[in-house]
Amino acid sequence: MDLKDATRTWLTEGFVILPGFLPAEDLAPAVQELDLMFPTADGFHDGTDPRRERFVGDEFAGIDTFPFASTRISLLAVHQRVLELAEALLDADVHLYGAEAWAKYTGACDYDQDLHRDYLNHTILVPSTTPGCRQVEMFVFLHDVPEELGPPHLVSRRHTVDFPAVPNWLLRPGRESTFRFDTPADPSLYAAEVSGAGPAGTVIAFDPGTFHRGTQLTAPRGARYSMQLCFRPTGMEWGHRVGWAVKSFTTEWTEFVSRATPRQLQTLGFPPPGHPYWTPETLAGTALRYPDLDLRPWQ
Ligand SMILES: O=C(O)CCC(=O)C(=O)O
Repeated sequence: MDLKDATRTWLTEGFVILPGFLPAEDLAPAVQELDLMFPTADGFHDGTDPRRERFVGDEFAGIDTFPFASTRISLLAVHQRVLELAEALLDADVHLYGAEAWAKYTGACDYDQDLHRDYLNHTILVPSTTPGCRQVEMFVFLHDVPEELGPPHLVSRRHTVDFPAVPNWLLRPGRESTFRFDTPADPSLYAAEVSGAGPAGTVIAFDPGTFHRGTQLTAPRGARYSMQLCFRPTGMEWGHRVGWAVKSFTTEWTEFVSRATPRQLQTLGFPPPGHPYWTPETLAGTALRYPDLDLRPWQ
């Protein structure tokens, strides 16, 4: 599927599944560094990795936030193909407003979720379909994710286009809640789910207004490693999740900056070459802050 077809699908369905979108030769070196972040499947299930306890009992405890302990995985979050896709879908220059890597292990906890939209912690407003005001999230599979490894399931916006902003969680049959964002779902919505199962490098791009959910890992001794990336048009200030400066004193950030391209850094907020920010004074300061960054593009 080319980027035009992908955009058409994303606009009509609210998501597009791109199997094997990231080339295997770019994925492999990054995946080799996964052990810097997470236990292997054997390390978790044999109990030999001392980091395993973190993942037990809370599905969200398996999330690491950008910049990652593996710089190669940080660089994958702004891979050229990912940026081209984000720009095509949003038809804009883009800002990376969130990036997470997530490890899940069979039996560690309950990964089965109710259908929901993500907008409640991706914008301070509500999702919009106005050009220039959309956001896009991406699930990126770092290895093959068949059905038994709990791929996300998504529902076409054709089924949900008239749904109000609140409630937001559509509870599975039998589940009850008095929380104002929850409501029982029409079971036909669960029947309409599309599975995102796919090979390594698959990218699932979806709108924060698209209903979707995480599913259970059932493969014996299974592990699932994925990333979740979030983009908005540059300047769309009401869509956000984190501020990168909070972790910009870390070794991981400094290492990432030294190895990233100007375009990748621009996606995280560096002003482009030629911007008034770049003066002899700021260039000299930036050289001190990032001694291994080649500053020639900004000079
Ligand atoms: O990781 C997944 O497969 C989906 C998780 C999800 O939808 C969520 O936590 O909001």
